[in-house]
Amino acid sequence: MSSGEVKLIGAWASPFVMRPRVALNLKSVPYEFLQETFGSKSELLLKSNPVHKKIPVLLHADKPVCESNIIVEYIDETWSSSGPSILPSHPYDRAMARFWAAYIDEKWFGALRNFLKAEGEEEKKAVIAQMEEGNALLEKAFIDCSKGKPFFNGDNIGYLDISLGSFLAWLRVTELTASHKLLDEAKTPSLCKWAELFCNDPAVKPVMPETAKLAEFAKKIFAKPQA
Ligand SMILES: N[C@@H](CCC(=O)N[C@@H](CS)C(=O)NCC(=O)O)C(=O)O
Repeated sequence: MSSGEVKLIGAWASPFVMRPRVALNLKSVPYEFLQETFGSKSELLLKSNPVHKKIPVLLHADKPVCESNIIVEYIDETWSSSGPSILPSHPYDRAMARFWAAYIDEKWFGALRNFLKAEGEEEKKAVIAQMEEGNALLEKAFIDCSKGKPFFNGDNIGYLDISLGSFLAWLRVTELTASHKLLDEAKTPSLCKWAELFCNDPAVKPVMPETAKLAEFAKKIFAKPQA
C-alpha cells in the first residue's frame, strides 16, 4: 500500500513534525502540509489522533499514523524501494538506533526543555551539567553507530540522524537565548561536524526552521503572562 494521497498534520516550528518531513523528502514522497495554529487543535487533528491529540499525524489514503518516530518507520517501510533506507539494515544496528532515539526523546530533550524553563543560576547550572552529560553520551553513540562515516546511519541520513537532528534548530535557539554554547566543538567534535552536515543535507535544508524566525516564535510561546 504505497499509493494514495499523503497529508501531514503539523506545524513548521515543531521538532517532532520535522522528522516525517525529512523522511518524506528522503523518499521523494509529495505530501500536503496541513499546518495547525499554535494554541488550538483542529477537528481533523482531534479525530486523527484522539489518544494524544498531538502533532505530527501522517494521513496516508486517509488512514492516520501518529508519533513521529513511528511515522518515520512507516514511511521507510511503505516507500522501501524509493530513496535510501532510513532504518539500518542489520537488526543490531536497528536496535541501537531505536535505543538512542528513545534516550533522546525521554532524557536528552527533557534536559533541553528544562533549560528553556530554568530560573536562576543554580537551576541553569544543573541543567547545563545534565545536557553536557547527555551530549557526551551521544558523541560516543555517534562514534559507535557511524563507524567512521558522516552520519549515525553511515553514508546517508537515517533514523537516529532524523531523531536528534530535528532538535538542532531548537538547540540553536536555546544557545542564543541563554548565551551559552550547548553543543561545544571542543567537547563533542564529531557531533558538531555531524550537525553541520545534517543541516546542509538537501532533504533537511528546506524544512529546517530558520534560527531568527524560531527565536521570535519561542519568545512568543514562552512569554510569561503579565501580572
Ligand atoms: N511523542 C510525540 C511528541 C509530539 C509532540 O509533543 N508534539 C507537540 C508539538 S511539538 C504537540 O502536539 N503539542 C500539543 C500538546 O501537547 O497538546 C511524537 O514524537 O510525535
